[in-house]
Amino acid sequence: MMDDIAGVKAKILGQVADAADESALEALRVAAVGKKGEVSLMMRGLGKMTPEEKQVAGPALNALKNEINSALSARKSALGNAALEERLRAEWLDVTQPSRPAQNGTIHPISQVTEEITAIFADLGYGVAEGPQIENDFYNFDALNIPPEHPARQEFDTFYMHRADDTQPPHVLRTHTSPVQIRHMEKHGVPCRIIAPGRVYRSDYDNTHTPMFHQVEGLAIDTDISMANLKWTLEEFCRAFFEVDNVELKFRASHFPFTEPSAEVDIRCSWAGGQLKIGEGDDWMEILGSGMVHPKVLEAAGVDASKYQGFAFGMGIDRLAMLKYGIPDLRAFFDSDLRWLRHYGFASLDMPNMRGGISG
Ligand code: 2U9
Repeated sequence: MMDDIAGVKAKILGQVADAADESALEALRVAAVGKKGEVSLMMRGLGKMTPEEKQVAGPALNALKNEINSALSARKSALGNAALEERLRAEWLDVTQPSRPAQNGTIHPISQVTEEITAIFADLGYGVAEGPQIENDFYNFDALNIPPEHPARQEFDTFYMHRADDTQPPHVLRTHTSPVQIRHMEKHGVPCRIIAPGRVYRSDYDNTHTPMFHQVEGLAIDTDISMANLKWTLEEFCRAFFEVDNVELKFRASHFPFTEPSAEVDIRCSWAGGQLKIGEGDDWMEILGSGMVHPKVLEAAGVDASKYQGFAFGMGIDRLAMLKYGIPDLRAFFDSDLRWLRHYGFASLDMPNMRGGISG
């Protein structure tokens, strides 16, 4: 009997040491110390032994069972450690490695220019406000001093959306980002200095118009703001955006329902040799619209117009991107042509800021 025990012990411990993985170990456990396992069957044989034999074989079999169990758990944790070591080795990353020079994606010029404008106005103390692209009549028109019978409603080529409940006022795709600024004043009050960049929609499509385009509007409201502050702000912006020291702006009287007085702003430029140069030459090019916010607009947003006033301006981001980066065709912006994107796109890690140079 004792010889049997020694033989079984040598055999099973050898198999445990050789087990390649946890499932092999489990099979060994069942075959050795499971209910019908080899050692369990030997223990059952104790009943047929004489008391003297039992005295020797009983403790020996118990010791065997314990030894097998501890060999199994030792092997199990060794296998677990080895698996962990292997994972650590396989999943190891050198986080100090520089990023790969070859980049597949590029930043779209519209995103780039939006970031540039945001960085310039952030430097002047402006925050960024956002709002819904699906608006209602009140925020897109009424609050901006464009009542239902106003001719400007037709000029906007608005996309109207049907509503399931047609007793409700219609939804519109916002025709400008101005509603964002109404909502901002309603929610946060004044004084405020914000820009609102984003997508806007007008039902218009030709060489110079796409039904979706991008605008950025600015709004500064306080108790002591004048047209002089507007002029300085826009000059400062143009200097930074076009990266020229001498910019010259011309304020031309105009009319918008939401500003009074209103001005369209032209910038001095030259087109000599078909190449645009900002700040020199004898040409003038319109780049934005602006004015002092109409008191009715302030009141519609819940602002006391006897105490507060301020300026607003708006410009087309797509057109600014075309001018700055020499992009000839507006519609190509939205074609998703990979060759175009590689040519006009920007490196994804060069974010514009006022220290590193605005266009990277
Ligand atoms: C509020 C009050 C007034 C924003 C303004 C313009 C003038 C303007 C055009 C430029 C090119 C639109 O994309 S474009 O066609 N915008 O001329 N926008 S003043 O006036 C506001 C905005 C918000 C509360």
